[in-house]
Amino acid sequence: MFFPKIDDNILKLFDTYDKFVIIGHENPDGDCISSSIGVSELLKKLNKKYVLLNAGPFTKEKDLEYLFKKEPNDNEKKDALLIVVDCSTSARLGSCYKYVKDMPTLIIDHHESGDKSFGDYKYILGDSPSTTLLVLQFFKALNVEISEEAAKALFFGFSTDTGFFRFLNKEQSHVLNDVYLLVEKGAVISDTYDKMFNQNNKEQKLYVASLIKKAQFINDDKLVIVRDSKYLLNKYKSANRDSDALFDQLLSIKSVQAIILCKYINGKENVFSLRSKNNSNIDVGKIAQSFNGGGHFHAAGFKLKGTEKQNIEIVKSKFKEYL
Ligand SMILES: [Mn+2]
Repeated sequence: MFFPKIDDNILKLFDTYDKFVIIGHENPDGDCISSSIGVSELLKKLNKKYVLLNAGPFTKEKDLEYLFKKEPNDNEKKDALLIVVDCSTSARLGSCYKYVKDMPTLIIDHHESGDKSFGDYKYILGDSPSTTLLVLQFFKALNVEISEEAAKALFFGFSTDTGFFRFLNKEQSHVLNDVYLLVEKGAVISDTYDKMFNQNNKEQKLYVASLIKKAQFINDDKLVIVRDSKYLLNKYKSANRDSDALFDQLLSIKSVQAIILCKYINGKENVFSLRSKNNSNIDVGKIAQSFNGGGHFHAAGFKLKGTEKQNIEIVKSKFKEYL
């Protein structure tokens, strides 16, 4: 079976505990938000109490932000189990970590690169294309009816983390059985596509266009370096720095193998997002790890202190062994 059996000790937690705190990583993406909501739907069906936490900021799925708190109260934490989704690195819980660090913790995640010492119980499978599919395994193992709400959320997380099926590899094709189950339970493929790709405002397109116009193509156009700036951020305030659209555009160029996106923060440090083409052998996850960041083979990120010019040179040189 593609998804390993969930340990009985872990399943028992849903019997033992009556209260739960659900949390995902800061700067939540579609998979993180949907996994959190998926777990909350599971707990609802089990008649358990729960609270959803996230440090934010919400740049995606802003309409769901109201479901999440930034800080739990003492009563919500007392005798509760913490469930961490889509994250196995305590630092990535951001400002929320301090409130939950002493709680008994179950981690449900598909990042293998996390802290070994974080979490008391773990269901981690790096091969799973999304965390939402791991959450689905809990519905199945606990025999919980998958509500339409849950199916939609779990399918959405799968869709965003796979770039709408595009990043699924051959070994992962088994998961289509699970995806089928979600569609059967009410997830709508065309609505999900629309929600993912057809919600841009004009500003977002103009922001991406400005970034592409300034992009630097090196190594026979195999590597692209893109920088945003204070100026662009001010000019396109409502663009929300949607980098997925940028990556899609650039990766559609035949010669391009990888992208370095250097994001402006405050002039003293930068956030880097790295991408490599699906069929490329450039492991950007490994590169990000060397800067204490994290991610996957083809998508990863990290923060770097220093001036932008120096930072870009340092990151560029890490790509040399691949190009
Ligand atoms: Mn994920």
